[in-house]
Amino acid sequence: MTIRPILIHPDPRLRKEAEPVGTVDDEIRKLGADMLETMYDAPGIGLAAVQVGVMRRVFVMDCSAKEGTPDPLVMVDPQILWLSEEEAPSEEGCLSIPEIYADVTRPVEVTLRWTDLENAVREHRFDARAATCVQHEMDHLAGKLFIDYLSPVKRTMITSKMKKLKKEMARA
Ligand code: K1U
Ligand code: ZN
Repeated sequence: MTIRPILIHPDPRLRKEAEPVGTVDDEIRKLGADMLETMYDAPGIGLAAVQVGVMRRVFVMDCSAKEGTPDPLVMVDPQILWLSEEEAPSEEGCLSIPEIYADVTRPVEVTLRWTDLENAVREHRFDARAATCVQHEMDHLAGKLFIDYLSPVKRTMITSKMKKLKKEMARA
């Protein structure tokens, strides 16, 4: 397994829509394994393929509540089937926008359908932090970032900060 570099905002690849996968093959299985390794290393609770520069509809997540009991999931061609009417704010971060956290209001439950690594179609209803993470990752696959839910002033400030960070990282 390989830890892949994570794209940092602003990057045009983070603003593009990902392409469907169709049938899962060994290349997608390797991508899923690398993405989980990259997510755990970061560390994070989710990661979309577009964040490692692969424009395919794949994301990984592990929102296991108990420490020491990992629950890794690789979602291929995910589709939201249902969103709860009830919404609530919760704090989000993004591995492509390091060290920035903000409250985003979203539906509190979501039902997702996806293809797993054995090409089986699966469905599950997620709640709490997992529901937030699923919606955050689905946004990545559509080229959307959590800062798009903030005011234009906040978004501009965060983008300037990230441009500065990227310059510093390039110098190091
Ligand atoms: O997609 C990403 O950028 C990953 C992101 C997912 C996410 C976090 C919070 C709410 C919604 C979606 C992250 O994992 S940011 C890092 C993070 O939340 C975290 C890191 C270490 C321990 C626990 C959480
Ligand atoms: Zn993110």
